Amino acid sequence: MALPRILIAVPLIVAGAFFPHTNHVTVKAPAGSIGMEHEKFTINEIHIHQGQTLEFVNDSAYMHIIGPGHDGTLEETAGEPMQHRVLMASNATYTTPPFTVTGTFYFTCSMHAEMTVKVVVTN
Ligand SMILES: [Cu+2]
Repeated sequence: MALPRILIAVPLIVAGAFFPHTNHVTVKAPAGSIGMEHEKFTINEIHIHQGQTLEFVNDSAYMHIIGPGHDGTLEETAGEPMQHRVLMASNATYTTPPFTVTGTFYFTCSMHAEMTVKVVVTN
């Protein structure tokens, strides 16, 4: 009997979140982007202008599941353009749609509660 996929996928994601991958980290988050370490973003706060996007770069050996929210709890926030979570393996890059609304927004990782970055959007 074949195992349901979820029984295989969940342990793989958990393993990726807490143990370094065997693959090498080959990317480095460029200035102006948000890089990642094991349990934190490489910056705590970033300021962008209305109409700009935000780039997340997983330059860590750990898997992350990022999205809008706080302290490991993902929740949609009015005005922020990233209305979903994104699974990021090592070396993955994700660019949000443009921020069309000014304000202060937060993004977190559902696997590492310590990961929260503040995003201030001004015009
Ligand atoms: Cu994480």
